[in-house]
Amino acid sequence: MTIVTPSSASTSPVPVDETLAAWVAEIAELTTPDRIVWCTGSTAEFDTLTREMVAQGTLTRLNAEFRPYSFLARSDPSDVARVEQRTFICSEREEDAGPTNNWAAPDEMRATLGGLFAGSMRGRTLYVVPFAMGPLGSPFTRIGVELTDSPYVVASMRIMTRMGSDVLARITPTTEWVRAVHSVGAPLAPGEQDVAWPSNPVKYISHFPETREIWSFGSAYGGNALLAKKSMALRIASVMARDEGWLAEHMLILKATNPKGRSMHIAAAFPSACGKTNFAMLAPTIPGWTIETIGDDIAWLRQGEDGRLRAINPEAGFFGVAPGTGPSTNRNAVDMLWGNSIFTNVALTDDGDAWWEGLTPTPPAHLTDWQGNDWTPASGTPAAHPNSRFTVAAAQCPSISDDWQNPDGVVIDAIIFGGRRTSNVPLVVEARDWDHSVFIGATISSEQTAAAEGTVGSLRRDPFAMLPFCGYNMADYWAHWLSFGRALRGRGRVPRVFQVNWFRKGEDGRFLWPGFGENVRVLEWIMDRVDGEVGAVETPIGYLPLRDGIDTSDLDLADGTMDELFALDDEAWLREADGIESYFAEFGDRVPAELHAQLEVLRSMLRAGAEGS
Ligand code: SAT
Ligand code: MN
Repeated sequence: MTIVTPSSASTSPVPVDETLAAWVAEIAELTTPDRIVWCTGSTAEFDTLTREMVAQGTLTRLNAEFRPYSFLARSDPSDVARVEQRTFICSEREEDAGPTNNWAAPDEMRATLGGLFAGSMRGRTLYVVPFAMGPLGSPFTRIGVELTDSPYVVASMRIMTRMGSDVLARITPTTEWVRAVHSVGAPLAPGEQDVAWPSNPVKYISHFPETREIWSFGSAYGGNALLAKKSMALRIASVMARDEGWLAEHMLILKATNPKGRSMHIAAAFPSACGKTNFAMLAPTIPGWTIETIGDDIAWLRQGEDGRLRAINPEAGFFGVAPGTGPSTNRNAVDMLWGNSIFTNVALTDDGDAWWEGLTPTPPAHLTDWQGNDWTPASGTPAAHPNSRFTVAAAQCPSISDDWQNPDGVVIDAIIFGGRRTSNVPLVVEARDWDHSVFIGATISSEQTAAAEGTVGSLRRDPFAMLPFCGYNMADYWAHWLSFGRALRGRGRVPRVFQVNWFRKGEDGRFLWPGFGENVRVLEWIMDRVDGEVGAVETPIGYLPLRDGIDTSDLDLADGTMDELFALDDEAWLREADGIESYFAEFGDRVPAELHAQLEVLRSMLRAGAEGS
């Protein structure tokens, strides 16, 4: 076994903490790689890795004339999304994982994983990837180390996190750090030819919340393999946050400035592939507005010294959905992808550039599709996989905020919850108070997308957009949100909370609201509500805008569209309430009393309304 240590791989030798070195040795003994490389995070290292992957066939270098320093990866067709059925929370007690997670007993899972990881890196390199979530030196920031046999994972982690020697240098005997082990599960016999995208039909994405460990086997897809992201920054971090009194959330963060020069920071939770990246980079259609981006997927929030709610984006890059990203839906994203980007499962043009549905109004006459096959517009299949992705540094985003790496975070003035709902849920509604906010977050449902395996379009509850990402019992998570609000109320200001739905459809099946840049009109109402500048109508589900409360000037909307967008069907909502009651029943007596009380308020207000009408 060859060991490439930091001192031989880097010009600034970094001493390695003994506990870390011992752990790496232990994992190497189990997985038996041919080589160990301690990653420095340097550009030279990234170049070497990508050159090796091009030679191996894992990456295709895109034409530098159109897209310099950029690559296309084609995954195995069976390894294209998160595998929620194979994702486990291995807490000591089953009830601590709760009914929304797959649970496995830690000892049994360790035995299973021990068998799978034994010799799993044979013929490969074990990369040691020290990473920080959050800006180095920030009180929010947490450290982890991922051991992986995938160079694709290393290259992606270099874009998505702060990674390498600077982080390694911060690991001392007193540092707390998360242990993450990843293998594609495809050992190579001596002389065996590797495939372009090694993976294994057997997959385990396992989390041990009590010991803050992650073990991922069999997949190289982002959400299953870049363990800093969903596994560490959400599943493990949500448990740390519960224990330490903060929040780890599936939220974008943006800064909005209105024509009067008033700025606010807003955090917003939407399920995967529901437009978080587009919202975070929104190009406003109303003159005088500016939207700046802090983050597009994950937010860590805590009460600052000043008592206010503050948030950081723990990531350093964007792992966004490519299809649907185009000049009219997300100009900033198109521009940030000028180069230095890794694309996964998009299509390839004949002159060597990346393409996906929505990038241009009409597709090129010929492409190579995400599986490497010839494609023409007559093929009848998508050229890019619906969950194809781009990976790019946040710093390349034209709308990135100057504050995106502020070690103290930014003050959050409002929180938005959203989902993808064809009916019932209005364009925007404001929660009455914190308990009602938690009730709204806890009961959100959304139609499923291609970001995870499952039936696209089927309605499922996705509380706080955290269904796949909460590392403990969801009912305890609701209780944590309730107590977090009490702490905020005690010392600072509690942010106002809103629910939005960009996806409501009319009877003809078409979206009622134009979305994208026009969503600034909803932000305008939200900011005016926070500042107490506009009134609202109280309804059973919260405060709705007054008639004409949303500025629709210059919008080409059919007559009655705004009424449809805000239509409240009491009978349908009474059925929603019944659905919520059965949903709560799945959590037994762990559901906080405040949420049962909110359900009763909803019901009695609906009944009063139904009788009155
Ligand atoms: O694949 S990821 O989990 O990283 C992205 C997402 O589904 O939100
Ligand atoms: Mn996400």
